[in-house]
Amino acid sequence: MEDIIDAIKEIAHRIDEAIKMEDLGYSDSENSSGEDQLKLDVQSDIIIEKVFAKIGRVKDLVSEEKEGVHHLHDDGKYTICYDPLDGSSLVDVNLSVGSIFGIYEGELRAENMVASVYVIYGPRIEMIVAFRGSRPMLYCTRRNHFEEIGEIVLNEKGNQNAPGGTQMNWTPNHKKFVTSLFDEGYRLRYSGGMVPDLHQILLKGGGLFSYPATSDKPDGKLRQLFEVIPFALIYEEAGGQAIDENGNRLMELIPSHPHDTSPCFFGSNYEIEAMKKAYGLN
Ligand code: P6P
Repeated sequence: MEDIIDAIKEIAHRIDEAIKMEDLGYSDSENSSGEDQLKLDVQSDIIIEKVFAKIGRVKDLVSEEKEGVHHLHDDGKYTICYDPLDGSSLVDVNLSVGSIFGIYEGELRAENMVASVYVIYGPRIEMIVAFRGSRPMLYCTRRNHFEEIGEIVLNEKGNQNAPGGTQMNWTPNHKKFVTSLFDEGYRLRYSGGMVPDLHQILLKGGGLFSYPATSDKPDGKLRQLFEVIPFALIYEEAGGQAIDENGNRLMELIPSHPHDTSPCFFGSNYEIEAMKKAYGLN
């Protein structure tokens, strides 16, 4: 897997350079979810395809930015599902964004994801790598090189609350639950970028990120293969939990279509247990 992780480090440097140097305008195309594509979205996707084309063990690529499977190597072993530049619309207000990679072996379902990686493009480039059965590892760039910093472990209870979605579209029960956390003294930490919002909870000791089923997005907004399952592995291996609105582990998801979404709750144990109680799940 080192060849794939090294490739992601190369991708990270090249996308970071594109963010800093290239045009921030919109392209004249849409992605598979019907969202307008920034030129950066398209460029990031091209960078990722070109770099992984050099890695023989990568069989196929599936991108959030387009339909279908991009075949690379007949004797490849892994399929990499990725969101090339998640939260890209935040670049023009100079907020952090990220790239998310799920590395699958076999059918594209959570149980077949062997590793997940995300890169965050902020004041520095940072990266988290997670393999099944071991703690996620944090890497930071210093003088343009990635240095291993250490394992990430979530506290049993945190104080960060990242409530996603449009509040007027939440269910009354979800609004009551989110408010109850604020009434306990939780701090609102939400930028609208999944990668920095989940990264902050991981590094600041814990809390809850939620993107529930809403009246405008009854199946949630975040994509299972490219966003939800990769972060579910990271949160579970960091000692937390990652579930849907029915209390099912997101690491048990079986997407029926590559662009399927899911309501999702990622967090420390205390907050997830509080969510289960608020949702009548335990
Ligand atoms: P909302 C960015 O567009 C994104 O896909 C995720 O990065 C982020 O968590 C979510 O959407 C934010 O959605 O509806 O809260 O603005």
